[in-house]
Amino acid sequence: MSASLDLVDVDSLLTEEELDVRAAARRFADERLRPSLPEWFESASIPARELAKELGALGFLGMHLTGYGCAGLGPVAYGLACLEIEAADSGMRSLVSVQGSLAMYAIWKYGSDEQQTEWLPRMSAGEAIGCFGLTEPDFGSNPAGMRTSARRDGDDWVLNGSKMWITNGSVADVAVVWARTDDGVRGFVVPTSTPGFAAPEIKQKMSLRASVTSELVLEDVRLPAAAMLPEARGLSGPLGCLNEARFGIIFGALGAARDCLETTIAYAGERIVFDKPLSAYQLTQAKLADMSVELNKGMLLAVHLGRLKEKGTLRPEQVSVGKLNNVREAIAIARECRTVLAANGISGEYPIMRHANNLESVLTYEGTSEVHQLVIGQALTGQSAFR
Ligand code: TGC
Ligand code: FAD
Repeated sequence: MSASLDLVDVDSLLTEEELDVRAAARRFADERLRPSLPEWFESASIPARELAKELGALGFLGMHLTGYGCAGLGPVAYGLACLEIEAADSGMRSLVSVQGSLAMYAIWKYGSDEQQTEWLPRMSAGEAIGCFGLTEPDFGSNPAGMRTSARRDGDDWVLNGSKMWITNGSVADVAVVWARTDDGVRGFVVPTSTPGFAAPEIKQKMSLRASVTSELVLEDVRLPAAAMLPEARGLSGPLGCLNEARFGIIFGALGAARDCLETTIAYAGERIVFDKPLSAYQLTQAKLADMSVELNKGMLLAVHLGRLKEKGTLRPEQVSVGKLNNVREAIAIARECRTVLAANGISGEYPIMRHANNLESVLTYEGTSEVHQLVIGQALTGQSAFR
């Protein structure tokens, strides 16, 4: 956060290394991403390959993983990088999360030595892009219902089905695909050049336009026995990856909120209404105060959860508390900031409407707010209300 927005001195909780990582991510976001985002969002196209290589060169891909060229940094450093990248655009953070926390993490955590050696060095360098296919057209919140299947044919696996809303799908070199087998849900490492695999891009998105989102179509995709992730069994495999990506979002969403708030404070100082700067009115100050209080509380929560993750004690329902609260508050901040800029708030000249629209996706992906409420409800009551 800029010094003035850091009302409760969250910075004092951060190490020198974490502050350095944050500074590097902020520089990249300011110099490389921010100037191009209005155009990328408007045209709904991004130079994904170039960006992946640049992010890889800076160590931002799989930065919380160890070995294979990964930076091996702590969770708070990773979260702060997500925050700074999302302050530019949630779609940019999605590129980083899906690569590092979903596709790479799945291979890093559950893969064979051969899968790890084949993919992770190239993925951490950004030379190979990954995607993560869990959601299906009819099964989003409830992945247990998935229909995509993998059946044995001799030593091979044959995959059939489709996945929907898959970030990076059309630009990916490798897809981690979750499928139903006779032995429950298993994960597969699918080179996207395999015959029968296609990834048409989803068009007409009004949110997360600076991100590639795709359908994955699998028609008799034949893979060798070695394509299965050996260490992931059942739904806990993909759900374990989601914990990682959700953690990045706890920090990331606050980046979008901070960018909205900084823009709004600057705007309110310059905009004259009824002969005075907008920032000199009590109603405006009440809005700014309430929003900055939520931003600071969100940061404290994020850093606290990061410290729990560092110790290895972070539980899934605690991740749900962070994702539910910080994304919900971030979108509330973006919408409130929009009211301060009024008509200018809807213009692409300012980042606010872009962030607000993006945060609609962030509210939905990686578990909707309702799913996280139910995870917390289950932890509180011991009763599962999903079904
Ligand atoms: P349930 O019976 O509770 O659990 C099945 C097995 O999974 C284990 N488990 C977990 N393991 C690790 N982490 C978690 N968070 C876990 N939650 C559950 C559980 O212990 C059990 O293990 P075992 O060994 O006994 O089999 O599962 P359920 O079918 O009742 O579902 C629970 C629910 C609804 C919470 C889960 O399905 C869920 O989280 N649904 C939301 C789906 C979701 O978030 N999809 C996201 C797709 S990826 C994405 O959106 C990327 S967006 C791009 C970007 O990040 O930028
Ligand atoms: P549904 O599951 O159909 O839910 C509809 C509504 O019902 C929601 O409000 C939901 O909260 C509510 N609901 C569901 N269950 C319950 C219940 N038990 N009780 C009460 N209410 C309930 N997925 C991937 O696998 N990989 C990706 O890379 C990926 N990237 C994405 C990128 C974008 C831009 C978007 C928008 C989505 C992406 N997703 C990805 C998919 C995302 O994870 C799903 O959209 C999400 O899990 C919700 O699923 P759904 O959209 O099918 O909603």
